[in-house]
Amino acid sequence: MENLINIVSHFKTQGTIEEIKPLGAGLINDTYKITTQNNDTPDYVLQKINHAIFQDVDMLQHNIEAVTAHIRKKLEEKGEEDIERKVLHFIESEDGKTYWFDGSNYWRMMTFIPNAQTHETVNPEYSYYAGKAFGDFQAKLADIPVELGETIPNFHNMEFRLKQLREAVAENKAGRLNEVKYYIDEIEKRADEMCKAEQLHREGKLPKRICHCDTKVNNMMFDQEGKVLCVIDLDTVMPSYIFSDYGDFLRTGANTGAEDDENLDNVNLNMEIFKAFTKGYLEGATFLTPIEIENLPYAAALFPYMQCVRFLADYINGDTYYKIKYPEHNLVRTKAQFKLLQSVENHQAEMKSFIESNLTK
Ligand code: GN1
Ligand code: MG
Repeated sequence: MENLINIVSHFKTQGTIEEIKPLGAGLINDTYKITTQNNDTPDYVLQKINHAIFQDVDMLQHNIEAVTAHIRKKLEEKGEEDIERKVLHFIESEDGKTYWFDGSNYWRMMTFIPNAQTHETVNPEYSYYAGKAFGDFQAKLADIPVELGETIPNFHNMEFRLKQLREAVAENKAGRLNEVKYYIDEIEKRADEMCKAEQLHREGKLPKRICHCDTKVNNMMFDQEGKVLCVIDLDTVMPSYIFSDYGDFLRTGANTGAEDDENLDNVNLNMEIFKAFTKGYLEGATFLTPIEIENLPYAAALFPYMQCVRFLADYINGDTYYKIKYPEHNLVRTKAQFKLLQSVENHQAEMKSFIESNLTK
């Protein structure tokens, strides 16, 4: 606590700190809410950046500054009201950057958006708004004038994620291989088909665009009426296939269970959420090519698959990447993502026909 107060003192904030407490459910960074004493000074969010994962913090913050500046400009041009609640605002540190290095850790601060909330689950109406918001986010960033770096190289590259899993299997560092054989086999069966995006890209048929790359349902802020205010958690905004944002939202938002549900009967694809989100996304992302649209059902399968591969690799490696709450956590997550993948696979035809009928309307 003392330490956190000290960190805050290196940023150009207003007001006096009243309270600091942990915020959110992210698996990577540590996040705190800083409440200030008076109502006329803003509250803040303080984050310790996980720089084992985001190794180039300067590039990371440069990306985020470019993205927020560009979105702010677009909102201003449109004459939007209440812009402070619609785009993140980072606070300058005493050395004029949007982060502070304390000698061992990197920190950043942003203004806390008042009267807004995040949700771990959403109804179809909210999903429709979420679809529009993520489509619109990609559309707004289509003409960003700066080149963004890959804050995590090969982040959503399926071939690379499979390579990491295979390396983990070969090393078997934590001696857990025997108990996960079934999942390795199931993953390998689907490997070629799941690397379709990389294949299409190599053939020049699939572009990379600026994507959010972490469109978990809890990475957007909603107002009291359920309308989306803004998209948060911008660390992974980088060039990727649009499948990233479409697929990762459905992975979390359209799962009838939790990402780490121990009861696999809870885990299924919710088609009502799928339909509402897809409708919103197709309205927001006005730039999509036929190949991108045609492969949206593939994207819906790709993300539970990729997450299954990533959780499993971390489990085999002895839990070095994701925060865990108990020793089997990454295995439980793997199983839940695999169950979701199977459910998505069973709905492929239905998804395809919904998308087709939506386009001809
Ligand atoms: C991580 O930061 P958070 O918890 O929103 C991860 C995502 C995964 C997600 C799984 C940088 O996101 O890629 O999909 O966990 N972020 C990073 O819940 O690896
Ligand atoms: Mg998050």
